[in-house]
Amino acid sequence: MPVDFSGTWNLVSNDNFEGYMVALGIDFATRKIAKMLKPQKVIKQDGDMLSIHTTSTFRDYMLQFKIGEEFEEDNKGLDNRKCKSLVTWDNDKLVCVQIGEKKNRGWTHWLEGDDLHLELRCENQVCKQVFKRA
Ligand code: 1AG
Repeated sequence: MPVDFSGTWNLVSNDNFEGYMVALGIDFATRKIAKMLKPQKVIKQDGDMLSIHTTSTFRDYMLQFKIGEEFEEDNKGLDNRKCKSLVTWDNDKLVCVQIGEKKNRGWTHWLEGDDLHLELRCENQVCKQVFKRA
């Protein structure tokens, strides 16, 4: 039985989001707003199909994909750069590689206790987010 990430999750900590946004080239004004946000994730996992809806008072981001199948990602409302993305299992972790203009771009989701963890990577920057069930 694979891990089930389904649920509604609220951000409780956000380490080095600033560095991650700088690496993505997000402008100063947008970064000031973005780092005040407490986004919520609504995750639906159905077999190999996942949808991850990240919502906030400023912008929303919706991602739907099949594990193991490469897809086009537009990062709309984030940095707007297109990537070829692929999500796979690494044991109980979901690992996404985002191939595009930015080197070393991707993220990893995993569960730890009853918390959802997310590491966001871009170039030499790592942002670490933790979410709790709503
Ligand atoms: C993601 O999570 C990222 C989802 O793919 C959004 C999280 C961080 C924002 C990313 C880059 C910053 C760019 C612009 C800042 C402007 C607005 C911030 C809005 C934040 C809420 C949408 C991985 C996975 C699947 O959960 O998406």
